[in-house]
Amino acid sequence: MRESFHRDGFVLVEGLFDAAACDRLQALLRRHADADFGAILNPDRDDFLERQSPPEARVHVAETAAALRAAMREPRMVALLDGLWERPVVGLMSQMLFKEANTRYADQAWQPHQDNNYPRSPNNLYVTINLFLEDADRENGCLYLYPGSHAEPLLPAPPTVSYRESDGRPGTPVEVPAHYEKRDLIVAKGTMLVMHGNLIHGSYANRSPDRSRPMLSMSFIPEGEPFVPGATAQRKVIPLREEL
Ligand SMILES: O=C(O)CCC(=O)C(=O)O
Ligand SMILES: [Fe+2]
Repeated sequence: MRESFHRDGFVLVEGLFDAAACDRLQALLRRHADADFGAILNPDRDDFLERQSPPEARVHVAETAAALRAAMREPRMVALLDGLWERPVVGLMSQMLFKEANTRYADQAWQPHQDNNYPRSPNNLYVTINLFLEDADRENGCLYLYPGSHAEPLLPAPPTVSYRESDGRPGTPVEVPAHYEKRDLIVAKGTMLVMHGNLIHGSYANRSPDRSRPMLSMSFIPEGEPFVPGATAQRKVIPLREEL
């Protein structure tokens, strides 16, 4: 697990969130979606979720945010993250991306980017976990990635709107060095992609008439490492263990 993460820049983990857990998270979150199924930033925080919820969903904010925070603190997932650099990690942010079939965000095809472009961990220790809440393939807008490209430093990338953008082209695009090979990430519901923050990846638009591609993204960094909070995401240290 740890070896393949360090070799390839990512690892796929199954069995931590079963189908029932995925369905529950999805059902809780769908209540807060707007008509376009725009992304929901930091659904584990009451204030963020409240601002992004339609009025009739505001009564559910506390329940949904608590469930999402519990997902970020899932003990086996946290133990796995702690093991990557043998340092305890903290959470920084979360995001729900629905890629709902037949909505304007179904077209959301992410340009090749490095997630660490946003928090800019100087020691390249930022990690993202993407939990697929349904099967994902080329048709419904799966991710693709370039194995090994986490060895790159942060590459130059123009600032790009990546939250509820208007053009369907989010992701601060980098030029992919020629020697990396693109790989489509076809995954089953419940699969977790554990991804090094410098790994170059993007995604396809959802062209399916009836299959959405919901994905819950959660980000982490070893405790004590610096990061850029960001005006939109407002990353902050989220403790993941019981405080004594
Ligand atoms: O939702 C997608 O298709 C990709 C999302 C992504 O890479 C990101 O949020 O950084
Ligand atoms: Fe990304």
